Amino acid sequence: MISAQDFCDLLAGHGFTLASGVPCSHFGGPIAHLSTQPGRYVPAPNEGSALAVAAGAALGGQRAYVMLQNSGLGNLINPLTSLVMTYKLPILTFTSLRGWPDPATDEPQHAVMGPATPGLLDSVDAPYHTLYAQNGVEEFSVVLEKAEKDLAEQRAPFVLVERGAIGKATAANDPHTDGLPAAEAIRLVTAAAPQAAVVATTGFTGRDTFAVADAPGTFYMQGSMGHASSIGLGVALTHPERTVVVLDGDGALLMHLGALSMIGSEAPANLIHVVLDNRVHESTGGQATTSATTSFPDVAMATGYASAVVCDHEDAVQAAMARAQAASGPHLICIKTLPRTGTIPPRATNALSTLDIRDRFQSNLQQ
Ligand SMILES: Cc1ncc(C[n+]2csc(CCOP(=O)(O)OP(=O)(O)O)c2C)c(N)n1
Repeated sequence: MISAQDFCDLLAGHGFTLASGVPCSHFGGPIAHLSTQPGRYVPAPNEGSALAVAAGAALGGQRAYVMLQNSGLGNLINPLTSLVMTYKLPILTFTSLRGWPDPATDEPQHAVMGPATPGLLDSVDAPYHTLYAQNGVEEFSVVLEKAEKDLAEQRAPFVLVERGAIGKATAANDPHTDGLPAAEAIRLVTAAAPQAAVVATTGFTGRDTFAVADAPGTFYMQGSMGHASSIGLGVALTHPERTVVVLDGDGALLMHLGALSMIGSEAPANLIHVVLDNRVHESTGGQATTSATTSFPDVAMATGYASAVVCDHEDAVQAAMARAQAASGPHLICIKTLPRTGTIPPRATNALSTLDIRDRFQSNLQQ
């Protein structure tokens, strides 16, 4: 294992002074380390944006690297092929290897992408090298030298990072004290709309929802980060008689913020879009999102939602849920939530297969 500091220092020694990315727990250490120094890490909403930031920095004359989870390769492939490879920009990208080498040891949403990651890069002729868990600084230096060769040939290399290859560091975010515990917010929302169909976003939100409010009418969206509200829209349009509640995260909402415009334009009267805003990607280790400088209610109102409010205590959540069910939507309810403490409950897929989740949700919608 290479320490987070050695990882960042070695890259800085090669002139890589700027980084961007979307967190994976594999990169929690470097992101926490870089975030202690202003201007070294740009938290991107999605992996394509991260690559484009690095591309802009390269155009501006600065070497930059990107860190992402391989689940985000889909978000990155367009700017990789049409921007970075087309304009031959010198970007170095680190991709974690979830679902690899054995997909059975990881969560089901990584089963396809894990084994497919090397082949996907092969298919677009992107060079890659692998950093294994047992590798130290010396092996990382060798990997970087290989990447330098690729860069000298005007190719944009990838480094595939096995779990445990890079050490951890503590995230240095401002601990905020306003808001509700996330599980309590989920309990309040679901109790206020017991007949609703619920779509729960990926990560800890789905786990909390499974623990405090499991129901056949809940779809646990593990993976497909950022798409819970779009799924909710599809359900709401096909079942206008049913209230649909989306439980979103701030990081996930930011990843595909354009969905708000689509929802505002389609204007489903039965959709309640709840955002649990803890200002961090808590599920991957608490790396900051950019939600502190974004007003979700203002964005929602500007894109055609019927109402949008912020809540930070129990009464406000209950009142907002009552109002949302009494009037035509779409409604946005942004609940300020606190960083979680204690043990995080197990995933829904520890008890239910993805097909169980699909089938019981579908049959619940038909009732
Ligand atoms: C496309 C993609 N990129 C990255 C990830 C890794 N990932 C899983 S959960 C998560 C954080 C989600 O943050 P947020 O929506 O704010 O919810 P929180 O974890 O704070 O509850 C991330 C980055 C992913 N699953 N998919």
